Amino acid sequence: MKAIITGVTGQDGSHLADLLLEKNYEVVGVARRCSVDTTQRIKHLSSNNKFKLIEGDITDVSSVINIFKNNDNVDEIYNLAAQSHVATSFKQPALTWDVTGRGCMNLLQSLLDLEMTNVKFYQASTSEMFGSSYDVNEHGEKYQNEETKFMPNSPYAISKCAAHHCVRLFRDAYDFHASSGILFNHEGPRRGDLFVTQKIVKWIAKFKKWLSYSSVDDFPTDYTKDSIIIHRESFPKLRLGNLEAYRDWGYAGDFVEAMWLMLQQDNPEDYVICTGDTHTISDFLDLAFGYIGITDWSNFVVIDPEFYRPCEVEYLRGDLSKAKQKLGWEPKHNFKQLVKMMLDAKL
Ligand code: NAP
Ligand code: F7E
Repeated sequence: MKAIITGVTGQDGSHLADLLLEKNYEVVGVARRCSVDTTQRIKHLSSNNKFKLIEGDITDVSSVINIFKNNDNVDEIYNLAAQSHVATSFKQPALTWDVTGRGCMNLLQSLLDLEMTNVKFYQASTSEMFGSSYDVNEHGEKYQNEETKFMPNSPYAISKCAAHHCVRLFRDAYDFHASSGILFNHEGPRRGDLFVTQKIVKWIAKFKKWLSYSSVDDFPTDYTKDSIIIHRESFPKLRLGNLEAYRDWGYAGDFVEAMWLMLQQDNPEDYVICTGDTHTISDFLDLAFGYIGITDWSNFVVIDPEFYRPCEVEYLRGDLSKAKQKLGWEPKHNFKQLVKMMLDAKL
């Protein structure tokens, strides 16, 4: 089997490449050209002769066509490429649209034009598409599943909705085996630094290190790595936005298996992938700070309006029933294990 992964340098792309290589696939990863090295998450694959990294950008149709022409024996395509940061999408809406929305259409239309309609296609859809929408079950609990209507609350979510509908259209109009995974938040040690979970654990790990210096004289003045400049006398506080939003957080390593399972089904369909559990950012802080022995973190965290969004997604909790029943998929890690795994990796 041969697969193409767009967004292979990202969190999910790297986990999916690992999974497919374990399954003995030949994997072609697409990475865009950048002035710095972006292959940190896939460094361990550089000597694997079943893995090939090629240059490409999904906003450029000729680039996409060349990728497909050079790999016309491919069995599966996983489109994970996106401008995936919601807050950034408010600041760069057109770029987000080009990559996250139009990029998906470029891939599908190129497959059609090249008559590669037998290739199975996976699209990385998202719980952000639900935005402020939810349903309520018989116990009065809010949830989202495949039937919940979309009410997107950001340029990112709107772009993902467009891509999601493109996938449905190509499935209905041209008989593509194309499926969208509506994935709820998933994290892990490979998560990008700007997402709230990684931002929190990264800060805590640095803080723990700072605490470990026995006197200020032991403290290295040149410890200015990454974005945080550490002063001898004090440690800069953790600056966050809205702590009351609810997220259904799972582990990325578990979720990529669901992507693969969707393409192994006889019929293409869309699936919600989640844990079914939900927590606030405050809950995450409780667990993460608790892990280094701090029960009251209020003195260490500053609420900064800079990290509030023009429009928030307040409540996400997925209903896993369809994936469980049809794919036989369930997450292997819970919230507590996820927080511990991320902290252990940083510490
Ligand atoms: P990520 O870490 O931000 O990775 C995004 C990938 O897309 C990176 O490899 C990035 O390359 C690549 N990319 C960006 N613009 C591109 C372009 N024009 N052409 C080609 N590649 C481009 O995101 P992730 O967390 O792994 O998520 C994977 C996918 O799932 C994304 O589509 C995301 O929107 C979606 N999703 C994520 C979650 C989640 O909780 N993680 C939930 C639902 C859906 P660089 O390395 O060069 O930046
Ligand atoms: O924010 C709040 C923020 O940026 C989570 C992407 O993978 O999952 C991700 O999108 C929550 C939001 O993820 C900060 O307001 C508070 O309520 O970690 P996040 P996200 O926006 O949920 C979905 C499913 C995707 O598809 C996306 O691609 O945390 N929050 N303070 C903060 N968020 C950030 N980033 N930084 C803060 O300082």
